[in-house]
Amino acid sequence: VNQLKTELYAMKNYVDQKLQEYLAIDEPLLKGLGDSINYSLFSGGKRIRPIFCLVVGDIFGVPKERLMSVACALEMIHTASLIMDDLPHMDNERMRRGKPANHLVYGQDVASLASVGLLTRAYEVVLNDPGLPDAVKTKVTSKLAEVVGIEGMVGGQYADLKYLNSSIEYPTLEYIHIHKTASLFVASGETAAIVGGSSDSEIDAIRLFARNLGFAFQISDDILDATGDEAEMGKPVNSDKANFITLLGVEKSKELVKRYTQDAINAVKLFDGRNEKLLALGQMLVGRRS
Ligand code: GRG
Repeated sequence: VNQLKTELYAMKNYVDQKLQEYLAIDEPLLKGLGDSINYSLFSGGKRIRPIFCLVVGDIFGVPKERLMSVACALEMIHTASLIMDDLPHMDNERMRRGKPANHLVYGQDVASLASVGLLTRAYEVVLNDPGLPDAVKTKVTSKLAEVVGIEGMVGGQYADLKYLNSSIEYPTLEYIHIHKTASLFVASGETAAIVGGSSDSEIDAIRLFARNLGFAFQISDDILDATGDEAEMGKPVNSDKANFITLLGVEKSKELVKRYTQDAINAVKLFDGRNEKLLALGQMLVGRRS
């Protein structure tokens, strides 16, 4: 476990370093925009999606260097979505990772531009990566667009804004979280598999793993929200929004986390012998405390 932690930590550092390179903004007139972007990009994100991408790449023998643009693009999309999600006309959150939300520091105008700017740079870094063949870039960017767009995170967020209230039913809640959260996990695994040139059945297995794990991750996020420690979480706990806990209670939600984690594990049996890191990462994600 310690060796795995060291390895994941090294991946995180590598991602941080590359993100800095990809987001170096030299134009003096854009200093405020750059500051806003960097504020959210380097404020303690766990880098789960890029790390997951690199770990899946490992299964297919893809060297980390080759996946860097894709891994960083995933984190840029994630950060863009957090900035937007926190805005007053969306989730109206004041705190993120123990610090004031981006718009409270830089203003809603700048925060919105930071979000769209990051989202755009995500596609840019993949498309400009000299290490990836054009056919791979097309598949990767098309996958990213699919999971971010109308039938992905945008749709999930829409359903969240419009239907996440106390009379929500389980299938709607499931739709929201599959699209808002699990879809970027799916993209993180699938893009790595695409770069690794894997077969359709291998991609299907990774998709199933990521979807189930992403879903379990969201439920455990809700459990932490309801029961977690405010200092560890970096935001107030016990929000009054409907979620898995308000709908099913803590015990049933915990059971669901177990069930979806098990489904995730079962999905990647075909990689037996080279999936240890993937399984360990999965356990870490659903067992986390912040
Ligand atoms: C892509 C710009 C853009 C918009 C899409 C706003 C929006 C539409 C979607 C919101 C999606 C969202 C905020 C999902 C929540 C996902 C989630 C569980 C976040 C917490 O993830 P962690 O724990 O966060 O990985 P850290 O802080 O570690 O980065």
